Amino acid sequence: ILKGPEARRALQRQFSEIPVPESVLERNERLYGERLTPEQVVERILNDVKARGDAALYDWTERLDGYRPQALEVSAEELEAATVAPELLSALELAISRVRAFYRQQPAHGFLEHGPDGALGQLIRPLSRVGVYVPGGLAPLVSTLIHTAIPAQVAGVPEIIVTTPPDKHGNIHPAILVAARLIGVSRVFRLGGAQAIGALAYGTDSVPGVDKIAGPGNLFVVIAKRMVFGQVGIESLPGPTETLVLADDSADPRYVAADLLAQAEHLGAEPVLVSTSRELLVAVQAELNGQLEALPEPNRSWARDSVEARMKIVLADTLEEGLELSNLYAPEHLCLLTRDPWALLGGVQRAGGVFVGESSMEALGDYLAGPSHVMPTGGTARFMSPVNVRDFQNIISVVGVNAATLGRIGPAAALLARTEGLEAHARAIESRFQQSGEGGAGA
Ligand code: HSO
Ligand code: ZN
Repeated sequence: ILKGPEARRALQRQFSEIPVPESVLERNERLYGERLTPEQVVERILNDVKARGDAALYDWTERLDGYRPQALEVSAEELEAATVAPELLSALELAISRVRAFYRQQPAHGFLEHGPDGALGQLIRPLSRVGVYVPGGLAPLVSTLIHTAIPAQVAGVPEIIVTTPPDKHGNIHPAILVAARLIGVSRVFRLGGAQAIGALAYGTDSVPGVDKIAGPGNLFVVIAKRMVFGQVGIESLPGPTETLVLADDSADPRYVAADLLAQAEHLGAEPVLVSTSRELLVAVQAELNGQLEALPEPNRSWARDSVEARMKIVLADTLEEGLELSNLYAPEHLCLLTRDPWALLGGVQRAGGVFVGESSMEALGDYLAGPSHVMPTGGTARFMSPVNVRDFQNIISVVGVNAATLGRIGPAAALLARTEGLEAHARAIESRFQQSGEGGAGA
């Protein structure tokens, strides 16, 4: 149990290089005959996709995923034919409609008002084509498709391209295909890893290049997104997930433990518990052990690894101190399990999402509360936001100054231009005064 300065040190982000597990280096040695770093591997893959297009996609998929796809794109017939049980279909429909309703509320309008000075403003336009990466390896994250594609769609993006790694037989989970169909996404590609990011960034004969790539992925996907940034936009670099539960003595230890374990079962997750009650901390630890034992495999091992390797437990003197620690840590998820959780909201400065009270567990947010579950991880909530409509739009500045206003503000602009030594700028501004014969109209 950490306290005071020690807790502060433990929650202060390090931003060190992402540690490369020995297993990754060993695998690379097997695959390439050298202990390449993930960066070196990703660079090779991206360069190859840039140079050889589709041929590189087939080769890397065979080499890394163990099968050679017949076709990269899921055909219209396959998409049409995918089915899931009726209850799952309704659950998908509910998730889609709640996420859509949430993003329709996000204000996303520009402004442009004509007044005596002319008009200045902002136009807001959707991006033309967006790529959504849906993780598929260990868990086919159908919810991630919904939580990324819907904000893009609400933003008005006309073309959404999905890539997702299939299983080793080349199959994509039917729920992902059904969700794509329900959302109205018609192009899905059997592609994962860095090669998928390369395909979306550079475009190949089969995969259209996009303007922006969104969505979480494994280490290789995240590195690839970082490397293609500039060629295309990326919405963020979602890494391993974290949840900070802030609880007081009123919290039920069973719920606290359940919420921590829900996140802990994501690979590499970091669960953090901050409480003002030592009794609660002790009770939660006992609960965690019991609930861990009761989990089926492989989830138990995943969750146990997160708890044993990375969990942090902090005793705070007051809820204010707890909040301060949370703001310092800037968690992806902040869960408030206190007597009066709404009272704390005003003090929340840095977090991807805040989950207020016992019926708003983070796991619900992962599926269908409304807001996207793609949230800033690794402390990036200090400067990043969850995936939202604005990620899929750009702003165009509109400058529409009229002649009278030019007469008033132009001379100052020309003076600034000459101060910068940019004579042609000054003359471009002044040329209009000469045309109208007079420089100082309205001054
Ligand atoms: N909690 C994860 C997202 C997720 N959980 C998807 C379940 N499915 C990252 O915030
Ligand atoms: Zn989750």
